[in-house]
Amino acid sequence: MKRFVLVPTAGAAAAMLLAVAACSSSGSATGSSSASSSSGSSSGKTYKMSFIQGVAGDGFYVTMGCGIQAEAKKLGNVTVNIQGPSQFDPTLQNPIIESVTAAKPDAILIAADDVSASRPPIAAAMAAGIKVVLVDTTLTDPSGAVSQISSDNLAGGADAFAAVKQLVPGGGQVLVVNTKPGISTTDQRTSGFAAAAKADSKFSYVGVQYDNDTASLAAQVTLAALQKNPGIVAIFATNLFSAEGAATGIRQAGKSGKVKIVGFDAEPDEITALQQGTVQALIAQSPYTIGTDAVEQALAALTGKPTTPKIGTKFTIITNANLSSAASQAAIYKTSC
Ligand code: T6T
Repeated sequence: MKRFVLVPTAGAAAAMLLAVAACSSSGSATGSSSASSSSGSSSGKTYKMSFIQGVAGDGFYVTMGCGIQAEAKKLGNVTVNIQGPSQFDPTLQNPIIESVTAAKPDAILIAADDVSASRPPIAAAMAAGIKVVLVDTTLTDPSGAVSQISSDNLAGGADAFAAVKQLVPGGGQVLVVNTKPGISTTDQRTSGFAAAAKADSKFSYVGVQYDNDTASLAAQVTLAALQKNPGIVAIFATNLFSAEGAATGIRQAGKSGKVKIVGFDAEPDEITALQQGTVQALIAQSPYTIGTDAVEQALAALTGKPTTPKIGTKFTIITNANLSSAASQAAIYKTSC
């Protein structure tokens, strides 16, 4: 069973703000869990997996952890341990990768914090015989990984620009509020958005401001950018904290609803911002499905079954107009499983 990308591409701009199919479930906090029962394995062998989040306490990874735990429970022969760094930072995540590797799980499912700096400890885990599945983020050199499972982030950035075009058909200046360089996902979203914006003569791309994956800094850089460039008509916020912070920055600038925000992810606070009119569209990912697929891929590798090198998961575009639909509701990230 494999799902491939179901992404509303920029070419489908006219249909941009319509919801596509959703897939979501409940979420969980960082911690560890064991799961058993259900279908089980005929050999009786059990497998230990560790999920290392990009950052702890992020609804996207919480929801992914729920998918991982649910799949492990369904399989019955997999136990899962979940942990993550307190910030999206390879200097904090790498020691976790090393200590998890020392504990010798059968598989590691990991959202690497940096395209380059995360490679050495991940390569060491692979060299120790641990199966590695890259979830969400990837590496410049992903060789040796069983599978890479993520949204199509480049297309997601282009889709965000298509949404901006619908919101501001007359054009104007557009800004990106991004996390920090070196995170594959958010860098790709920025590239997809920037390329699409630069190709449209009605729009002027004023560049990217970084927020270190914190809502507080996102608010500050947004406010400063709006003061410096009063012609900004829309902002693309590349992830959850960026969107939350950009919404605050726009409120502080007194431009709520006037400057549009298209954000990535669908954490409850982002939904509130959507309802309040500070954010106009959210590109929700499918973290739960990334989690279930990751366990499947790891188990396939451990049991000598075929694996899928790359799996793309779908987006759901959420707006106020479709928020009450079943697809949108199912796509909202959860804070606990
Ligand atoms: O957008 C997700 C994830 O895809 C990205 O790699 C980092 O930020 C999030 O976790 C949301 O905060």
